[in-house]
Amino acid sequence: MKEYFKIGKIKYEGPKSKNPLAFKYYDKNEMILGKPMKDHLKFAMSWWHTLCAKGADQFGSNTMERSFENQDPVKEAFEKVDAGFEFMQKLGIEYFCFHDRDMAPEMPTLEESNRVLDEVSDYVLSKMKETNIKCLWGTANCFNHKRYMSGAGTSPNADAFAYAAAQIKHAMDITKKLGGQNYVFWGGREGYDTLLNTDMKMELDHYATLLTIARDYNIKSGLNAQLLIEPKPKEPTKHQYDFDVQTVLGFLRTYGLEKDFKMNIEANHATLAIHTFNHELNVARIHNVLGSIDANQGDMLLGWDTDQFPTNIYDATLAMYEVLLAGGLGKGGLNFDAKARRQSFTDEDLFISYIAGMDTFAKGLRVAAKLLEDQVFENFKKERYQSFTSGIGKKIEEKNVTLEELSDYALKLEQVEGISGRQEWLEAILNQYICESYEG
Ligand code: XLS
Ligand code: NI
Ligand code: NI
Repeated sequence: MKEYFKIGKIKYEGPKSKNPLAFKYYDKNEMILGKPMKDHLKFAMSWWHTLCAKGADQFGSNTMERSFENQDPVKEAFEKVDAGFEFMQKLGIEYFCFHDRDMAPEMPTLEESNRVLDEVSDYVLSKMKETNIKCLWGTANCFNHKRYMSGAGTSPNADAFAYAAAQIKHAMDITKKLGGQNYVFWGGREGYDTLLNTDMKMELDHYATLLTIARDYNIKSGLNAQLLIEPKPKEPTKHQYDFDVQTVLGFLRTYGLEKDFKMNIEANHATLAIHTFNHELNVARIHNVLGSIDANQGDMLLGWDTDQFPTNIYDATLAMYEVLLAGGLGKGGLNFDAKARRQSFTDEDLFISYIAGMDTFAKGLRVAAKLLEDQVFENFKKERYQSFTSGIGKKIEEKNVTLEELSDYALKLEQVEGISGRQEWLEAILNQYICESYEG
């Protein structure tokens, strides 16, 4: 069997290691809060960024040459399967995520596209059996082709809507074949660039129709995956309908779909919406819709979806803190929806990118677990909201008050005491936990 990457299996060497091709914090079987690290994190390889992205950006062409390239796109699709599985095995990654069109190329007709995807995914299935690697989620790419220039479910052209439905049906069938536990809907071009040409009400109704029939097919077909919507506020359209978690929740409730969908939360999409990553995770957690994560990070100075590999320990810690509070990711996982930088064009860079991302989240998990174990923030929060545990606060908490009663109560107050938020102190403690210097 051809070896695509001249790099060996990546091992855990600990935080003092200087080997760029070793894990410093990710020790997959180490137990954290009673569970091996790998089960907390459930890392997944993104087919598209890892096997298809070759460094092109809006201003320049490819910079990366891969040994699995082939003049014939169908042959290349098969080579990518071999390369992808070799890559995951070498990194000890147990899951992958795919779009229909990155697993197999778009062919001149839909029928041919379906057939080629059937063949390539059969081969993927055989590799899964051989390696025990699993499918975290599948999705359909209903945004790349020019037929989707005005969206898929929200296109003004009914034929584009139908074509997207066909693609989603088939991608769901493939996800079922591969035993995928989740199926993702990222809005793609579901949004608008100008209201001068847009009937927003009609577009939202149509989008809900597409999601409703997909939900029905999820049951009918026996896929029974956890369905996930991936919020994103902008890009490629100026205004994407799935702006953020809260907006999607409102949309789902409007159309009676709130019980059928959870969220796939992407770090870089959170920051595009001017939210922190942990804000989005928190909103999802408190509404019980935290499904899965697209782990990456943006560049705050560029302000577009740069999909960088996550290296920010601070953000990863706060993200894993939310995941732990949620009781874990369940069927979801941590998919690296991230690509190596254009100038990081070597195979070694690709490995190092994943190692850095996995180590960042592993370190984040370690710190978050310790913070939770010591109940640092939880105790502080309890204390901060203490006024709601007795007296008038308890009555408010129990929704057992009227405006008149509160007015009578307030009239008797001499003054309302402030409660220090102690933000700087909490942030300083967080720093100490990250540096492992806190002794509680
Ligand atoms: C694009 C999205 C995409 C989804 C899957 O911004 O992040 O990669 O995760 O279609
Ligand atoms: Ni994503
Ligand atoms: Ni993205």
